[in-house]
Amino acid sequence: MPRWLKRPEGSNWGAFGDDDQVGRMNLVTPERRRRALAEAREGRCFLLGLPLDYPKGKIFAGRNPPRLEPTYGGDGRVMYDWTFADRGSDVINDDRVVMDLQYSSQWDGLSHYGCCFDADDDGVAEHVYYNGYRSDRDFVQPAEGVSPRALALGIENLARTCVQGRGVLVDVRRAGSGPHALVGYEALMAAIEAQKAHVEEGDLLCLYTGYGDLLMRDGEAVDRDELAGCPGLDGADKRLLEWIDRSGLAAICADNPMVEKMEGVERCEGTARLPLHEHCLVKLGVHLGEFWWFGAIAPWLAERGRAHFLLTAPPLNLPGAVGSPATPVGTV
Ligand code: UVW
Repeated sequence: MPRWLKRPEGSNWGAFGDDDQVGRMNLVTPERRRRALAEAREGRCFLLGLPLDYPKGKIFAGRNPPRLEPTYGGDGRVMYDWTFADRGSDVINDDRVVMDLQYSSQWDGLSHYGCCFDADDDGVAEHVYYNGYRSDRDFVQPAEGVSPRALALGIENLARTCVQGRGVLVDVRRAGSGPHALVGYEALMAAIEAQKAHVEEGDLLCLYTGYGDLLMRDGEAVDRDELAGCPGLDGADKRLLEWIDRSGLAAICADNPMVEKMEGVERCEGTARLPLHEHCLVKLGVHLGEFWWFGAIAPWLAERGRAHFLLTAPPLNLPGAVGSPATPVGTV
């Protein structure tokens, strides 16, 4: 049985193979990675992730900061300042963390976001994901005593690609318009051109909105209105979505919580509240990086008139997870 009979309009399902689970990461070929490596001219590197206990406080209800706890050794003792019972000279600490994987700097996996669509053409919409994978077949659903997990499109698939390619940094801090600072096609193209950035097939587009800088500067005291004034993409802008398709970019990473904004975006009843998520994660297999931080690399690149760098950002190789914390590195 084929996985789907009908695919959503504008989707590329099947283009990378019927069973593909990494989407446009397929476009980061060895040749394009060599081009990315050539951007690492100085050997200097920048951390592009927030400390994983940021944003302090909750931006998304339900996503909690990490809680560090000690591990217990086989002898029941807390493994902190732990020594062997026979008094070797060793002193050992082990710890564990309980956290929501998408609390801080993170990757949205292709299993994170789906849509209601009648892919088997039986007149009833089902919950489908990139390449026609389905909630009812390809996920373990939560139940009493059962933890949910993705049997397809889990984040381990992205980890296996290693996520190393050419990052293209575009400063959109002043590109937003209207009360919600939406960035549409025109504004993004203008920013790309002004910064002499080139977005080509297999590139990883990084959008610098300034949101991460506010989080890093003000921590718990951060002003929510100031955060709300930071720009984000306008997922309702059809030309923007078409460009994402046409450009061949492999991922979009931003220092804001969702890449796109929800406030002020025009939408029709019954359509996606997050149209850019639907376009990227469901239709094209373009991964989204969120809550990253460009406050150190952006001025360094801007001073030198550069926009491109080597980006290395593997997620956790955690089978079945739908997203992952990220500790991305930019090398220039
Ligand atoms: C949601 O989809 C709500 O969040 P994220 O921006 O992490 O994809």
